[in-house]
Parts: sequence; structure tokens; C-alpha cells
Amino acid sequence: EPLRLDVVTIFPDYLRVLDLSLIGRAATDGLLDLHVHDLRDWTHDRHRTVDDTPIGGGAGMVMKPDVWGAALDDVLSSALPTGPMDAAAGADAASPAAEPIAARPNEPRRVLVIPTPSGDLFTQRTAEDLAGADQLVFACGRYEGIDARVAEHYAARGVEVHEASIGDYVLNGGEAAALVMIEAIARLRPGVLGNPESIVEESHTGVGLLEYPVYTRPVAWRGRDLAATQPVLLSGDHARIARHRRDQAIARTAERRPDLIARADPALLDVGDRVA
Ligand code: 6GU
Repeated sequence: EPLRLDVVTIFPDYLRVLDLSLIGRAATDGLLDLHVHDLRDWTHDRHRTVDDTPIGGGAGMVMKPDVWGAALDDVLSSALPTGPMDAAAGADAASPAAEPIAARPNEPRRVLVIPTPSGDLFTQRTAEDLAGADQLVFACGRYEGIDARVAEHYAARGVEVHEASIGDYVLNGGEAAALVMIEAIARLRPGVLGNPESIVEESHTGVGLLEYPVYTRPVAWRGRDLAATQPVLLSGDHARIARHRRDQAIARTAERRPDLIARADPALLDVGDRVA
């Protein structure tokens, strides 16, 4: 079953890049079901107003809860494949009832993702978790954000709500952040990435340590000769190469991301098997 993705935004054109490259290909292949919506389609006034001044005063504008509520009610109730029921429906008529069929299929897992610099940090772990959903709805706010009662309302109604930030810097709106999150999530779905081996390798190292540096031919380039600087890579000794790369990954991580070393699995840092 494809992952259903809905993005609600006042800049639907901003999301058009999703039709290109990996994501567009996955949609064409039926692995993703992508829908981009213009929030202004749920306005009713002549000016298609989506924002208003903050209650309590202050700078900037806040996005209106009534417009977001109308949009999200519609998008969160869109039809999804129901798995067991759909699969059983045809078989039911054709064959005798060998096994009882559940009266109701499992409820699909729908997650409302609200990109905001005030959210929880979106990490590889978040991506792995959200890749297991049936539907992800991204509510992209602009200006100073969306009226906070919108997130409260859907959470209280039993929707899984995830306010998420992609890092400690400020963007003008949630669109670019949604693109980042969608790419991180979609590539984890079965069949989306061309080469699943790279995902396996990531799950071993990607979260714990930074990747080691990589090289390709020519062996000597602009005075930088791997035969002189890293002859082990040309040795054909795969065990020694693996240890060398692991040492490089540790050194690079210690230099660039000491915070990751502090939290790393001790097994990743174990150099006890290193040749003297
Ligand atoms: Cl999710 N939104 C905005 N506007 N800025 C951000 C962000 C999100 N994550 C980091 N900065």
C-alpha cells in the first residue's frame, strides 16, 4: 500500500519539486500517493484571508484556526486503502468462507505533521517512525505560525500530532522543512530507494557516527595520491579496509560532532580489534 502524503500550504508551487527525482518516481511507481493542496481553497472571503493579527498584540501575523480546521477536517478524512478488508472483499464472494473476516479493518495510522521551529527535533529516528504511517499530512504555516488551538484540537480528537523542527535556524515557513522531512521519510519506504544496501549501512553507522570519507578513481589526483596517503584502501584486504574506515569515521566524528561521540554506542567506538 502506498504512503499517502498530503501537504497543505499557501504556496503549492513550492512543493512541485516533489514531482522530480526520487519522490516523483516513487509516486509514478505507486509507492507514494502525493497530494498538494492550496490552503486558500478553504477560505470563503473575497480576499481569501488565511491570517490575522495576534491576540494579545505583537509583531507579525498568525494563521487562522477556522481556515486550517476546514482544510484539515477534509484532508484527514480522505479515503485510504483499508488493507485486510479490501483484500478479503473479492475473495469472500469467490471462495467459501474458510476463515472469519474481521468486521472492521485496522484503523489506518494518520499523522498530522506541523513543521515549526518550536517543534521537537526531526531526526533519522523520527523519519523511521513516520515511515511506518499510512498517511502523513503536512500543515505548512507561514508568518508567525498557526493558531496553537489547531494542534490541540486534532490531538484531543485522537489524531497523532507531531510538531517538528528540522534544526536550530529560522525559515520563513514550513514548506522547505516539509520537503526535507518528506525526502527523509520517503526514501525509507520499501522500493523507493534504488539500492536498499545503503539503508542497511546507514542503520549500522548513520545515526551513531558520521560516514568515513570516500574516494574513486583516479587514485592520484592533483598531487593527492591515495597509494601514498591511504594504501590500505588499495590492499584488497577487506577486513583491514573496514577497520581503517571505522577509525576514519571515529576521527571525523570526534572532530566535527563531539556530541555524537558522547552518545555513541560503545561498540561503535571499540578499537580493540585494530591491528597494531
Ligand atoms: Cl519546521 N519551520 C520553520 N519555519 N523554520 C524552521 C523549521 C521549521 N525547522 C527549523 N527552522
